Amino acid sequence: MSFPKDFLWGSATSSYQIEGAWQEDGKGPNIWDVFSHTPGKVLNGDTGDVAIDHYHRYRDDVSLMADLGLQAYRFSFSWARIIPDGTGAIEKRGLDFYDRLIDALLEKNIHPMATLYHWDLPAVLQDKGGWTHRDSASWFADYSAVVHDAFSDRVKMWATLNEPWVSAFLGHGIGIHAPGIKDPVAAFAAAHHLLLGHGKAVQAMRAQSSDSQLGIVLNLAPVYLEGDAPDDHPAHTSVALHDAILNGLWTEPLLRSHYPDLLLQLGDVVTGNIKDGDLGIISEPIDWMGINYYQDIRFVPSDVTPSADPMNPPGTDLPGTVGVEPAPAIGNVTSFGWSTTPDGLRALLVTLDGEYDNLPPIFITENGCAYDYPVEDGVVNDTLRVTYMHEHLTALLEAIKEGVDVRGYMHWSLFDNFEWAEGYRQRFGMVHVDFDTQVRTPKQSALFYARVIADNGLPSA
Ligand code: IFM
Repeated sequence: MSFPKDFLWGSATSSYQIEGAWQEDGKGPNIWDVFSHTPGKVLNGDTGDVAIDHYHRYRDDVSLMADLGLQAYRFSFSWARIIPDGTGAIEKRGLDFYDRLIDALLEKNIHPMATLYHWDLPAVLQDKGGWTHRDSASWFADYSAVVHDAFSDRVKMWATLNEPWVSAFLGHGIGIHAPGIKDPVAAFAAAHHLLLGHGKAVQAMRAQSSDSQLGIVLNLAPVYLEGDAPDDHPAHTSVALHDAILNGLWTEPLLRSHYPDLLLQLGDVVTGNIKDGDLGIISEPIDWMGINYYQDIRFVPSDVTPSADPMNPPGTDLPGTVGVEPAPAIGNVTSFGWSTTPDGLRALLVTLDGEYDNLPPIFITENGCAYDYPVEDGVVNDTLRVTYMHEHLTALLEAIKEGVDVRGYMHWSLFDNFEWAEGYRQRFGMVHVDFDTQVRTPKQSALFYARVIADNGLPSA
């Protein structure tokens, strides 16, 4: 049950979810500040104003990471903390915070693994159209160059974007995330500009240093149709579209320099954004790919009207939503209602490896689950999270044994934190956080994970 030598073990967070200090040291507002302050957008009116106050407690948090034996820490930079207006003037106090954080990590021999964008676009840029504006790609590349220039002496692993599918489709397609737009045209425009921004950022950072390991983080998953549907039922096309939007929309342009044919068949909504040369920029070679995996995506066929066309859904619905509904959750269903399907991780990795000759080395950059367990006598006995970790790490090991080049695993998340539209209700942390007192208590899963790291392997079940 051992992992390869030099396998990198760590944990992940993101700026808006943990930092707080939303108006401190010159930070500008970002789209999540705006969204969470808009009544009705986030459960219980929760915001990231304070979050888990990592901005002030980072030093203790890094000590806790060291106590657990973490070898790497995946965090993201807050764009609006560094460039409050999104473009132009740099806020030195923002850079200084990350400077202190990175030094604190290195003092404890923890590799900083940086993400440049984890969904917190400066609000000023949203006012100009955000990711639906073609210039967003250049705004992002310029910002990336500023941050990379400041820290590439000490940070070697860089991801451009975290889960661009979420930014594009939850932020612009169904609108449950910032900036809260529900419009398929905006969603596909955002998707293309995010990809273009990634490619331009890679080019800009590569020009600054050939030493940096540059990558992107995608949330990918196998997509299945379960149950019986006649051959002419739209569920088949819908599931293929869902798969193309979740997976192929990202892997195909990045690794094959083209969009999936099925998506091109949607016409102008997709093709209208693509200009000559874009795909060459998007497919700029990368050194690694991050994969965030939580669960398989499973649908069952639903009743449809005879005229229902999955390629042209009614109103502002997204392609791929006609004639299907989510299948009931399976496994140790999480507090979020998500399934646990560990073999999906193995299947995903083996499929990608078979599909792409040029698949770069993989890091699992997120994997985790939300369960709520109380602190009792200083102990949080989160048995289902331990089970989740054990099952997913077993599946990962199987994929590695089947030949997939996986170099590391970052558990999501280190701390309980702000879970976007769900506010503080969903607790993904290995470390419990009392959101009133900010007291941190490592859960049993953290202690289990510390053992896995120390042994570079799993205890037998
Ligand atoms: O909390 C998020 C994270 O920001 C991105 N990936 C999924 C996690 C759980 O929903």
